[in-house]
Amino acid sequence: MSKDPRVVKEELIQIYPKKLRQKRSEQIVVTEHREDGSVPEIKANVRSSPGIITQRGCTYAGCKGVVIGPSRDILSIVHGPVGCSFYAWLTRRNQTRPATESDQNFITYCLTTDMQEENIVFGGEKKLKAAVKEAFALFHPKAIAIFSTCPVGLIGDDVHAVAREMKAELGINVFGFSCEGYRGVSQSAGHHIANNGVFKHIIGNNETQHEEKFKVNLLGEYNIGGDGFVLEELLARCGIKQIATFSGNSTYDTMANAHTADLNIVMCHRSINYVAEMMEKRFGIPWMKVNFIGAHSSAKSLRRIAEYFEDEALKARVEEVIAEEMAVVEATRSVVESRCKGKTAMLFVGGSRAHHYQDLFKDMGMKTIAAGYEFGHRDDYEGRNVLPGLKVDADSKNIEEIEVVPDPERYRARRTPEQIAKLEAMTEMEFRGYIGMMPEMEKDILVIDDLSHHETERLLEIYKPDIFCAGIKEKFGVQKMGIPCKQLHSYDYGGPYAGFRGAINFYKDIDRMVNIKIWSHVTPPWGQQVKEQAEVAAD
Ligand code: CFM
Repeated sequence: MSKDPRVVKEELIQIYPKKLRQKRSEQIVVTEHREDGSVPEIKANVRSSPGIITQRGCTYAGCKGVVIGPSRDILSIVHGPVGCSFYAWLTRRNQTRPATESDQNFITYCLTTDMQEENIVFGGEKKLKAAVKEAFALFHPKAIAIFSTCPVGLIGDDVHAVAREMKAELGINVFGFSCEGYRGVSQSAGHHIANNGVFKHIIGNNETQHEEKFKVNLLGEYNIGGDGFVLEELLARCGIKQIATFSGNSTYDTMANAHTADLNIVMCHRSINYVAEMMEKRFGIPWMKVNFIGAHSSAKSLRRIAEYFEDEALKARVEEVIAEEMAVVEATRSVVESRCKGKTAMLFVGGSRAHHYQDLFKDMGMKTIAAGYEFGHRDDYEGRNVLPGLKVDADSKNIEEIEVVPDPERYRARRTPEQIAKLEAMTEMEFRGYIGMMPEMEKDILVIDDLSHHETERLLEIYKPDIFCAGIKEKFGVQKMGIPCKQLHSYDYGGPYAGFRGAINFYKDIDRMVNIKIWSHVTPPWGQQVKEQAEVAAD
């Protein structure tokens, strides 16, 4: 079978009925390097077709699980049947570390209203109120967040009215999310709904002022496998004060205080760009995209932050830290590279990681031969410059767009438009920008949105990559084909992988996985069947 990506693309979709084939053909593109710098258009953020076996999750998962869940003193109550809470308990490795042993920590609790048939028929608001009161009496959290699951939207329980009533009665912040699983095409809709809630109900509620000179918020970092810990330490070593992280290792108070920072740095563009945009409009805080996945990318991101603050001492300190870290990284990287150079990887993860992790593989001399997002949007593939041309469809209309105006008292433009323009002209820095995944990839590589199970199997058979990166749903199917699968959602049991120290962990883990001989001894189930049939025929 030809490995030409254009031929493979046709091969992947030829099994589908005509209409689906047409749709998938727009969701699969081959990268090009065009003279005008543009990249091919990809269809993304559209509904998955029934029966296709998608990797995606739901809107509730994006809101509760991804954005709000990691905060350690906002108690989450899932309003819905108990099954919706199965994945709400310890399934995402967003770590947290209370400052002292007596600090509050609710991250591992999953409370649910456990709706029954009676509540579906007669309404569940009473039960929800009772649950909020019970949770408050038991734990006295800083805040309580209520998440709506599918039946809540169908029967019309008003979680927001309950939240308002409970807020008045209990005297703590209580807020609800209309994040029913069906509300958008994927968890991406849940990110947007969560961003709106964070902005409306949390940011700006804590006026603590900080004396430090360089104050940032880190957005879109969820502390999976301890990534956030590494970055907190790295920024602190450079002398950069991190006011809030959204939302790895965060507390209600830190997020409420985020408006006092002078710069927002964005790791995962997909899940949190809305907060960055809204904070700039209301408070005057510029945002820039960074990537701390990969040693070179981490160095570049630190330099950009230092450039922004235009402070010579900070720039010098950042260079010192980079030099120290790079020396340590290089010792492992060069050894690993000698064993991994030229090996191939495929990356199919939710959003940003399918882009970011290509940098780590590049550090090791490995080549990405196919990549895609489960739920990224066109801007995550092609760059934010496509945003003005994006059409609003029924699904995107479904999610509230908050109208944001400058805060009459607290708006303070941290940089003038002239300063921003000067910084952009002088450095590689771009504010409010994200270049997207495709422009940074080599040409003639398959980029596939919302990869299906059938396409996964064909891709593996045709290209036989040295490693496939995805999640738990894919892992064992992939490994039965004799190809190691690295979970890039949970990191399996590994990590941290962010920053310089994290890069070293990643190099070692991948080196082990791609160079171990065990995979060549795996006979896939269908291979076994063929062998048995041959034996029966011979008898
Ligand atoms: Fe952002 Fe994430 Fe990702 Fe994401 Fe996720 Fe995740 Fe992910 Mo799993 S916020 S888009 S919704 S980087 S949980 S920490 S690994 S799919 S690629």
